[in-house]
Amino acid sequence: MNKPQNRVFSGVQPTGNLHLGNYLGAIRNFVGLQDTHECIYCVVDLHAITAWQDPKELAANTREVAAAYIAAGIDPEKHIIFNQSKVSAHAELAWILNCVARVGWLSRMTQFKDKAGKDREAASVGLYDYPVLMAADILVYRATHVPVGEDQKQHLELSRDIAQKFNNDFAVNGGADFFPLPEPLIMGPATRVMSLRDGTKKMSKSDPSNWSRITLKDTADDIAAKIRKAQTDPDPLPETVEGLEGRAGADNLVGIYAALAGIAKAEVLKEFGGKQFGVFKPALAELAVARLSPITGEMKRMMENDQGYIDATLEKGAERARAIADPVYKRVREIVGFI
Ligand code: AQP
Repeated sequence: MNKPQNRVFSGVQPTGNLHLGNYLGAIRNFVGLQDTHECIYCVVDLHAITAWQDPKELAANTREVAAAYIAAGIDPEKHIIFNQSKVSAHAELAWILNCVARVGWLSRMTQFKDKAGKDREAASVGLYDYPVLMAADILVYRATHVPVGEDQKQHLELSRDIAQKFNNDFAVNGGADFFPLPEPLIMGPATRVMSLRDGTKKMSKSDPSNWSRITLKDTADDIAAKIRKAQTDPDPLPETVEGLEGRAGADNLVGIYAALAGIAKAEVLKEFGGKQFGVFKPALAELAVARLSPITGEMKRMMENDQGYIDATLEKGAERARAIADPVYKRVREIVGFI
């Protein structure tokens, strides 16, 4: 079985409130990899249900992430867009990898600790096992590269550990080197976009405050209002990147500007260093609207008028995904000794 050299896999959960962090930390980077890699982009609905989802909303949110992929510029003819639950090999491989991964490894995952919070006993088993399913998502395509935001780095390291242990455990039956160790691609100046309300907290879908995030459904007015209200401090912007230290809110906005403009933070400060937020925030709002509104407009159009196209794209993508995943899973069955 040939080993792919340049295969990208990544996904986004259809849990609603798709935001600027998901766009800058993940989706925009997905778009940029299309010329150099074979890309597989998934709407990870199996991951979404690790916390209860309203079934009707789950369906709508699944279409919405697919629409975001397409509107952002992923070409579903050249690459693959599909939703995870349509390809059963993800869940089947996850079971085998559950038997490879160690409880001690999963117990160290900080995302589970954060999401389960104080009432860990009440968290779903799926939430605990999430990183093993994520390893299966990647390995079932023998993907070599995984573009993610910084928050997923630990899960990626776990995927590598699981791949390595599988290869070692089953070296006796042709498994040595079977899975490539996937490389994380954590790219650009916005690998961790922070909440607009609290520059020390990650921008996230589940933050109860809608003011904490810019979503891909926001209008130009929403975006401008949220940036205007974003947490900052009374000082003008510094002249250098070092001057952003200890100023989380300012650092976050400068990082967002840099990512949207496609320049380094230092260049943003060359233009805005010494200026007040009263000057910087309207410039940031204008840039954000210019970059996001073509995408949000196209998403809206697809969601209102073209759901048939979204569904057909996911179906066709799943067929193509199965054509890659099923033979890999078949080989895994042989390596493990299933008849
Ligand atoms: N704030 C962020 N900055 C940069 N990248 C981010 N990502 C998420 N938040 C940020 C990246 O987006 C991709 C998809 O994320 P996900 O949908 O799988 O789930 P998540 O990381 O759990 O997203 P949220 O918004 O943070 O949801 P909740 O509130 O449920 O925790 C990933 O590549 C992720 O790194």
